[in-house]
Amino acid sequence: MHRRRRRLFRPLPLATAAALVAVAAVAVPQLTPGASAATTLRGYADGRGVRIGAAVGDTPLTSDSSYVSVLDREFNSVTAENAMKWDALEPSRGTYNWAAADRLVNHAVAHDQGVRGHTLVWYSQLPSWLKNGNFSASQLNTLLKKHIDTTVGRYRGKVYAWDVVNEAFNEDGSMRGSLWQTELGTGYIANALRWAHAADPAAKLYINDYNIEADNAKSDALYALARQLLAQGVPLHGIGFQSHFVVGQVPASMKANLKRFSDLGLEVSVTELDIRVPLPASAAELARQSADYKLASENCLGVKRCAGVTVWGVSDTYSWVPGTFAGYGAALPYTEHYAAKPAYTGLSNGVNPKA
Ligand code: G2I
Repeated sequence: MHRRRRRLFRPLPLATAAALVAVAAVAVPQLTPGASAATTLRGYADGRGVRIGAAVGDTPLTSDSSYVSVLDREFNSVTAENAMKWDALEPSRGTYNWAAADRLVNHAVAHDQGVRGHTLVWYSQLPSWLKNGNFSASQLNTLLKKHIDTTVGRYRGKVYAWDVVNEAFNEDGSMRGSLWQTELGTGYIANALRWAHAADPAAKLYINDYNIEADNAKSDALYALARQLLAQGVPLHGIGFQSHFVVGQVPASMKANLKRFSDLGLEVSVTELDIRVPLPASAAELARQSADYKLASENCLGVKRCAGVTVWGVSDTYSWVPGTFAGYGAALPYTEHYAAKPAYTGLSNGVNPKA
């Protein structure tokens, strides 16, 4: 239950608002409480000053008008599902392809949505020229800085939060042996955060990972790193909890775990929520999934510094789940025909502070 009304984004006094019009082009989009229909996800989220987001693929954005109308009606935040990854942005060295990322950012601006940037430093989806380039540590450092300067700089003022570092840990809490970790050591994380902050001082900078929703070895290691970075004055502002769940398995310790990060003064966000069910999905499993959507979203929104919840897609049509987990699917709030599933109701009740 959420009886509290809490606004992270307070309406500005008129004079201040007028002064800001002059710099509107570089201002991070602000939420306007109560701006959209009250009974949509975004209406509830706007009302409490938080984000409700969806990961967006370029294909549905450019070809599926049913998808786009649900996206714009229900969500006040978008994340590029793939278009801002390094392999998409710089497929060959020095040759950039901004088209899909620009399309999403422009769409978001036109529909009063904020953008979460995803993702700057990851072990995966690296272009082959980079992965196979046999670069020295000093060359990799320079390439990483350039990638961050260029990408964050391009969207300065238009991305309210960046997943700067993605999936840096192994399950046992050791650092994942990525190209970055192996060649540059753990210091790449602080450097990446500092470079991103210099490129856009207003953007909230996140470390994002999966299987850190529970209190476990991986989240303990991240917690220790986060404390250390904050103690060193590194510009880390938030932790992204991806939350790719299996129905019935939202971790019991999730809310307490998010709270310990929030208690460090960090934002917490659910960044990639989906809840897969065994196929074909039975009515009982879909009902359980609905309860899980409510629980997972409340586990974040019930924590003091939760900035919002993003689902990893809109409808089951475009989800990554069936292609990755054989026998599972139906993980998102909408059917392939854009009917709201029980999961939608669960999510809506999780976001609506009065439900
Ligand atoms: O794997 C689920 C997510 C886990 N956390 C990080 C996220 O970035 C990740 O998203 C998924 C996308 O949903 C998939 O759509 O990341 C995958 C790998 O980047 C994405 O899949 C890739 C396919 O593997 C490629 O073959 C394809 O070219 O999508 C690419 C673009 O369609």
